[in-house]
Amino acid sequence: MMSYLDCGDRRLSLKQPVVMGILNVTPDSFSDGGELFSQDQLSLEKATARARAMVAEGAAIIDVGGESTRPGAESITIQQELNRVALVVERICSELDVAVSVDTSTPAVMREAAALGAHLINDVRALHRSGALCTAQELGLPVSLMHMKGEPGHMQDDPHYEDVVEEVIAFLAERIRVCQDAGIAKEKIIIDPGFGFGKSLQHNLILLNRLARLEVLDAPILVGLSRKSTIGKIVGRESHERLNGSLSAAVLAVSNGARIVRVHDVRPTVEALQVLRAVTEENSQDEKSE
Ligand code: 9MG
Repeated sequence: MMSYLDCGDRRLSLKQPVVMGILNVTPDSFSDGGELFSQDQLSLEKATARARAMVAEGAAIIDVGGESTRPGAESITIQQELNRVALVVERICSELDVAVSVDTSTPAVMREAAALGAHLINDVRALHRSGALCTAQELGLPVSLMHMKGEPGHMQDDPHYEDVVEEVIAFLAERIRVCQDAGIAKEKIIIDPGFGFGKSLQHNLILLNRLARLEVLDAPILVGLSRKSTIGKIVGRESHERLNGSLSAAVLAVSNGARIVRVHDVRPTVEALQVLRAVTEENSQDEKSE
């Protein structure tokens, strides 16, 4: 597997795991919805300031999303999604030294974001929407393919698997094959098991425990667990009180092979991963001297 991603005019090193900071430009995301809105209007200033702060805290990627995937979220038109995402992507790309990913399943949004400078596509629907596959191929940007069982509205209605890890791997292997057949280079593909997307608490725990199995697919692994209900169910906390649990999950994910962690709380995650790195490097020094 390559230790970097070529993202248009940037090269993103994955030699060390990196933090992707979440910038939800939606009024209704599950944990931070509406934070960047003033009187129902998205504030470009607030969004840019939030991105700037995440970059200062050590985010290597800012993930800009305009459509909530929370179960029960209102569906929006392509124009609404474009209105939310375009100016923010343009502003961050021109003002900040960071890779920008666009969290979208909509081909028109992928195109517009790429034209404005976006570096990656983060698609929770793994390029299933009509036109998404050829758009991603034409744009030539790295793309994150996520596993989801069902659609956001109903995905948490009693999800069932015989073997969640093997089924996620089979799904991602098939999407990689479809992407390659469409002309997307393997080096451009990131994979994501989709924590919380059509999975029970137990499914998420099994996946986190056995995340390293996904290395068989030979692609960088992206993981998003930050503030999710899996953490809430374990620690019994509301979404804004899930920092400690989210940090444990990020450290476990990276220990088990994740190269990109998608989080709300950038600085604490960067520091938690610094501790993990120090311990891991000390271990390998130890092994060399034995
Ligand atoms: C947009 N979004 C929400 N949760 C996510 C996750 O777990 N992974 C990725 N790639 N995107 C996510």
